[in-house]
Amino acid sequence: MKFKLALIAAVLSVGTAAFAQTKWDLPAAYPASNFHTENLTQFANDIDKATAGKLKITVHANASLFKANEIKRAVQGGQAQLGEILLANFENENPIYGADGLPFLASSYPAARKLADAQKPALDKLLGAQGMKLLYTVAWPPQGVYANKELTSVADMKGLKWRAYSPATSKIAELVGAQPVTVQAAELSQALATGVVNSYMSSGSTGYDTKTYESIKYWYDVQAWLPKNAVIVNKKSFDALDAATQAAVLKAASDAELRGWKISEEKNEFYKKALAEKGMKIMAPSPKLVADFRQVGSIMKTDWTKRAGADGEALLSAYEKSTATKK
Ligand code: PCA
Repeated sequence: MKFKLALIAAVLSVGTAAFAQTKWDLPAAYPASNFHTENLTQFANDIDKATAGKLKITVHANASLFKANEIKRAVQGGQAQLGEILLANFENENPIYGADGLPFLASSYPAARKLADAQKPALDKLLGAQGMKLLYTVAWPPQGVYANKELTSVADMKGLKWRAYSPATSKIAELVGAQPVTVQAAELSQALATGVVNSYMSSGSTGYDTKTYESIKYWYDVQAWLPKNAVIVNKKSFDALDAATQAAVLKAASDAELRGWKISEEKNEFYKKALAEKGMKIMAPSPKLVADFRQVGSIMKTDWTKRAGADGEALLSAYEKSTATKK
């Protein structure tokens, strides 16, 4: 009997050696139908195809495996081999993560792309020191304000029950006298329906995903910043792959980055239209509201620069250099 079991085990292990399949879990925090998640699914499919099924990645959408704020630590600890995070969520750990959450530092797609390039060396260094590797980033569409009343200046935001998704979005609430409540996207529909929050700042994408139009009437297209999702991999898991599989992952990641940025920009228009069709008023912010937000942004940038030290300075100067108009 013992012998028989040993024989079966030996046969099985030969079987796996001939076709060594690796299975990875990819926790993500946004719904399966979100464009980031769809992009992740295609990324996983591309890798499956390129490796002839040797590396199988299962995408776990909507924070079903780990909560949004837990995904980074799960990848670091190897509970998940790779995952998708919102960089700005980790600003308290290191201000570098929050560079793309500063209002009006980069508020268009081309500017956000340049900021991503300027942020990358510091992110590589930070994540590398934590045993992880950055695979790709994709921007969310520009952030605007969801509210149930007309906003002519930030003074009108006083007392709002403000949903925050990051330290910076909490800080905005503090600066304008609103009450911040941190709620991640997966719980947002419920928080809106139960009245825990009545306002927030985000893209048309998240307003659409969470059916915000069922409880909120206005979206102010402030275009304040474009935060990024990042796909990160545990370095040990990556290093354990053979060279051809590693190359397939990197190629699929660079394709996903290009595709993701393009889809984000295209869908930005779609979301605004879709929200309007659902009855929301898509508002151009008044010059006063924009000026007020710019002031909030400038306070936050000063504070960020103080906290971010030499790496922050290098990031900002690389970014400013890349956006300086050439004459
Ligand atoms: N949607 C995410 C983050 C930024 C965005 O546009 C959210 O609101 O949680």
